[in-house]
Amino acid sequence: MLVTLIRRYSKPYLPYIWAVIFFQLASTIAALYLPSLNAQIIDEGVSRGDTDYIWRTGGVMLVVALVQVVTAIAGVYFGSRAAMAFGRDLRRGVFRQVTSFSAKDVNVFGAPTLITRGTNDVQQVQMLMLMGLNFMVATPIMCIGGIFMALREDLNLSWLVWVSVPVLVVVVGYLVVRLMPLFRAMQKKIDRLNGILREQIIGIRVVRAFVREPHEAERFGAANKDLTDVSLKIGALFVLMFPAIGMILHVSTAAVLWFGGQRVDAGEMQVGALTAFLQYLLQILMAVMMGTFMAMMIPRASVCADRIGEVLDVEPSIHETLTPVAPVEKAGRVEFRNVSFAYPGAEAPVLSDISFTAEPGQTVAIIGSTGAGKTSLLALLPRLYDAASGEVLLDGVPVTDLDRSEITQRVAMVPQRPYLFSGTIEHNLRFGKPEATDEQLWDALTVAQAADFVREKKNGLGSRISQGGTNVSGGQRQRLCIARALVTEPKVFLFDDSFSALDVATDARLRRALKAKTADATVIIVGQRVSTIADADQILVLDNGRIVDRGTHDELLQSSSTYQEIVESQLTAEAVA
Ligand code: DCP
Ligand code: MG
Repeated sequence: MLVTLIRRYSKPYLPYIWAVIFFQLASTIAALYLPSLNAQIIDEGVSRGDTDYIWRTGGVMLVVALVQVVTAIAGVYFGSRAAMAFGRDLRRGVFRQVTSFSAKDVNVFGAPTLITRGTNDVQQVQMLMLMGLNFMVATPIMCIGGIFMALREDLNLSWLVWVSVPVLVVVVGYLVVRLMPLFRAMQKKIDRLNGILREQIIGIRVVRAFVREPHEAERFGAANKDLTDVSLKIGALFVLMFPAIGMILHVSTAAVLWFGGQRVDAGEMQVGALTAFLQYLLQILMAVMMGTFMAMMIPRASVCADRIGEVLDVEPSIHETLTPVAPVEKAGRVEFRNVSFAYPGAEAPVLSDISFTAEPGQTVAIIGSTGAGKTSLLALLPRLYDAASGEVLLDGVPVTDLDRSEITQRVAMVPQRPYLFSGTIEHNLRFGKPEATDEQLWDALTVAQAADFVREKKNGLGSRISQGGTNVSGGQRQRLCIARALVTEPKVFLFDDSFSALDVATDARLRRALKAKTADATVIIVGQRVSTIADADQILVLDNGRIVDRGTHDELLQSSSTYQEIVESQLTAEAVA
């Protein structure tokens, strides 16, 4: 998966990558050339007292050093650009994919992991890409070139290379192998800590209400301690890592000086060659170290790449039709024909054999006990889910054959759990229709009985709404969501229990204003209160996913025992209250 992702998403940046390869090649070769020039100055120039030679070679050395610096900078520049652009595109890919998910697809993963995959996991792969571009080319060349150059300086000391490199590989490799599982464990512990924290923040009121703070603090403390323990283990290994590497470097240096010094003494080797050999050995060891670090990043990034790939590979379960049918009329007629539906993974259907028609200008109400399937029924029209069998038709065309925009233009839904986005009231109201005028917004607010409280706010339409709309009351949020639906002037309104948080008087006023506003529209109302739905043209009584009775309020009072029960229970409740 890692390779596939990198191949797919780095394609547009191939020119950058070629530039990186070119510049790194140049800078590595220059870096390899420098110690040998240095040796020449010492051995040819200084020993013979040839000032001219020193100046000339020194000049060359200066130029080579300049080339090395400039090309190294250029390499890192292009490498960073390519890696960051790669990460951006990958993130965008994940985001686009997730926005095309249906409610079902999101449920398969869960929101938190989708967030982690779109951010942290992408970052890990991006990091590998960055390190890879910066070191992948330089490291092997440095290593092999370094060995070659070192041997050129002195063959007799070559055994020092053959000893120190494997020792370094073994030591660093051992530490990396010990570190890997710890890193993986750490990732999991971070996930867990995030999960607990998220849950506690969201559920803070419940935690307070049930005085569960000590218990929750304990739960968090345990996860926190877990993470600390792993981090400490990692820290302990790192504490070992740097002295161990330093030790190998210093022992190698001492060995080169010791054995090389003897050869210099014996006149078998020149001082310049000795220093050059030492520099090459250090370059080689550095390269080996970088290579090992790189190798360590690959497994981690590849786990992340797999997780990203899982998201990207999902075939969105709601397919857009490739041959959309253009409806002849756009009146907003809704029809359900023998519709059945089950949630993915559930054995029993939530809806069975639902048939009804809602004509433009009509109000159809759905009533039924909690869990009866009312919300699920509404979700089928805007295609949040698709029916398992039967047909959902909009103006005579199955919704599966309609272009998505055809549906969203004509159907507006006020969800049971009203949701507002962070931003201003204005920005939320214009969500479905950005070009709406202020007048239209106020009009919608007036109908939704929300104009008064918006007007009372200091900034009016410009007042801030926090994420989810948590800084307004439940009833205010509901009314703003109703206004948001009104602004789009749809042909079909779906109200899912949208009046539940309103007091009876506001509810009645709102519905009266709505009636005038939505005279030509098809309205489907899910309601719990009989008073909310009593004046509907048709009432469907839903029980266990089936329509058990249908008719007007008066008809149902006569014929439906389920409806009578509901009415009675509410009358008793009112009497008690
Ligand atoms: N259900 C499910 N998966 C979901 C949503 C619901 O399995 N993502 C199940 C739980 C219920 C059934 O479907 O048993 C019907 O759920 P609805 O939300 O459609 O029920 P209502 O809207 O009628 O209930 P309420 O009045 O509480 O809103
Ligand atoms: Mg519901």
